[in-house]
Amino acid sequence: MTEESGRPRVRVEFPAMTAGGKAAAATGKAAALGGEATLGGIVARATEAAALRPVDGVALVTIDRREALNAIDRATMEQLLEALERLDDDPTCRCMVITGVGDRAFAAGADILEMSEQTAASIAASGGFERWDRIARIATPLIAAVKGYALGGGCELAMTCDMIVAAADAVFGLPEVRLGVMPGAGGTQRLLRAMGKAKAMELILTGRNLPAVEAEAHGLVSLLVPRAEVVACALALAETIAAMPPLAVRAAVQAIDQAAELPLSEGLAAERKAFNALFETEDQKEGMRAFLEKRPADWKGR
Ligand code: CO8
Repeated sequence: MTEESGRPRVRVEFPAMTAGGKAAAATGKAAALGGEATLGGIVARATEAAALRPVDGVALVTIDRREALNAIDRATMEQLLEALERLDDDPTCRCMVITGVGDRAFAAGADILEMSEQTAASIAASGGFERWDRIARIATPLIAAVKGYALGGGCELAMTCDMIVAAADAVFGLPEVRLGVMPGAGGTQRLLRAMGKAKAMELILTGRNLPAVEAEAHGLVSLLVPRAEVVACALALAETIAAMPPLAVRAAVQAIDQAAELPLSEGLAAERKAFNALFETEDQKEGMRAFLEKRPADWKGR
């Protein structure tokens, strides 16, 4: 495998849509930059400025290890985490899209070359699991835009996101047993919760590839779209979410995530607590007043 030098493995961009808005975005022209801009203090360079407008509040984070099908090595994971946490702390960033460079892979797993010499002790001491847990704690909504392979750790990363937008010809899978191990970044837990025990057992014990159409039919994927439109559709979805009141969105994400962890009675109690807390926000007053006054709401995030 050709090992890249010190080149960044993760890119953060402040994307733009075509001037026609969502409809134009859905034609696949949106994944370009709209001019030099900063988001979370990260400078995005323009590659195409004409007829584009920024997507308010949306960051596009791209894993860029094309030569290894975007396999996630330690440096990639560190850079990804750094970018996501930085954007998560930025109140102007209200939704993020994660994708992989090119059409062949979202990410073909954790880096097998790097893992091949690990021992139980070295992998436990590597901090790798903590990095995965920190990604799961990102409060800003995360959308995975999946083209090509999302295997092993790549599939686990997509499942750690709040939603998956996938190409109709994308391929998911947890093939770790074929390497003599098993999913280790949440795959056994999240696949079961997404698709149920029967499918999780079959997929993990055989390691077979799961076509996106089947993944969508079993509830893993939110939107299935043509490959050329994946990033544009994910950005359009992100734009819709970013235009919502952020405190309500974050509270809803947290409550939905808790549903997977808590007994129903505790989940309902947590939901009620979060619902009540939103009545202390300016956005609740504004949202309901705007409805009654038949005008768009002006969200403050307070
Ligand atoms: N790691 C490292 N390199 C990879 C990986 C990977 N996961 N996947 C692909 N590559 C490299 C290949 O080695 C190859 O490099 P080179 O050109 O230098 O030989 C290049 O990418 C292109 O790959 P292929 O030639 O194999 O491309 P194909 O189109 O023939 O095949 C596949 C594509 C089917 C995706 C194939 O590459 C493949 O099977 N990849 C491995 C998939 C896999 O098994 N993933 C699971 C890995 S284990 C894991 O993810 C555990 C996560 C738990 C982490 C917990 C940490 C704390």
